[in-house]
Amino acid sequence: MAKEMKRIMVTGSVGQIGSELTMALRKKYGNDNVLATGHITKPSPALRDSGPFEFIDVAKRETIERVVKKYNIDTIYHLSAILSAVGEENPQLAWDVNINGTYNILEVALDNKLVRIFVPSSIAVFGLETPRDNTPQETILRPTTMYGVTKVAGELLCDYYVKRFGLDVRGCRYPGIISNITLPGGGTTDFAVAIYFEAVKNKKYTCFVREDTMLPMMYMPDCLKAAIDLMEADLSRLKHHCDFNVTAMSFTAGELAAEIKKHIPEFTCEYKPDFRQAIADSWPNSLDDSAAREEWGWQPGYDLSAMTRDMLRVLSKRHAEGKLNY
Ligand code: AKB
Repeated sequence: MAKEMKRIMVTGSVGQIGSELTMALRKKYGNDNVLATGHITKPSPALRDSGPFEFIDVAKRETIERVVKKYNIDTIYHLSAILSAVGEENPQLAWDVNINGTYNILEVALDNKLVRIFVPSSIAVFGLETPRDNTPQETILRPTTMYGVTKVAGELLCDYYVKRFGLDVRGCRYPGIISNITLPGGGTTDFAVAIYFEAVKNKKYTCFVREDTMLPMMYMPDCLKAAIDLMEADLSRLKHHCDFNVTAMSFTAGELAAEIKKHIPEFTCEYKPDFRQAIADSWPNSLDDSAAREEWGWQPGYDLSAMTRDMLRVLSKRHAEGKLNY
């Protein structure tokens, strides 16, 4: 009989993806069955009041083990990570959280016989030598950022635990994630989130990458769907484990601004590239995610126009109620 996931822990649950994934998992598996964890930042009232919450430090193995035992955890969605821009400002911290944190999660999972682990990767695994258009599943991984280095090592480490120890670890390479609940913390693709908030609030935005910068992106509902669908996929169908390319759309910063302008005609965007431009320039324009489509039925639901309609609807409503705080 297939092993079942019943007691789930989410690391990084106060972050951009974690805050929404925790709520989605609680809805699906029951509030009490999903433990949210964080390091320093306090949980939002929604997260805190809907189910259990504990502080842990993924770089300290004993803090993970304590809550895994206390809550009888059998499944982990390991979302704590230092992203690309912050990782360039503090490479040592990125190594500690992303490498030691992932290693500790895998070791605790192995020792406590956990059923399944999700460890997301990123388009940051690619680099300047990688083909940029329709980037293949199997390709050159020579990133130029510490974040990318930790994500390549993380993919290899997770695959090692699958092959060497039979631990069921799964992960996908997320593109930039666009969402409207928790802001992303310190990534290069953050401009594609901030632009919506500024468009609604101030009708103008200064973008930190050039107008012609193209990147693969995804709206949060698809990001959650990717994590849950991959975790629920039949293991016997998976030829890959921890490195699936996944994408939903690709656009330039200028195309994104133009899409917003269709809804807010007075919106203006100027471009003042900073150090994040070089990071964006080292990442793909678009991804080939056919392995994810074939092996676990990956299928995104949102393109640029559907996402923009939804983002502006949600943010405009919140702004009208005086609740667009960020
Ligand atoms: C970042 O920009 O660092 C992240 C990512 C693409 O992994 N959003």
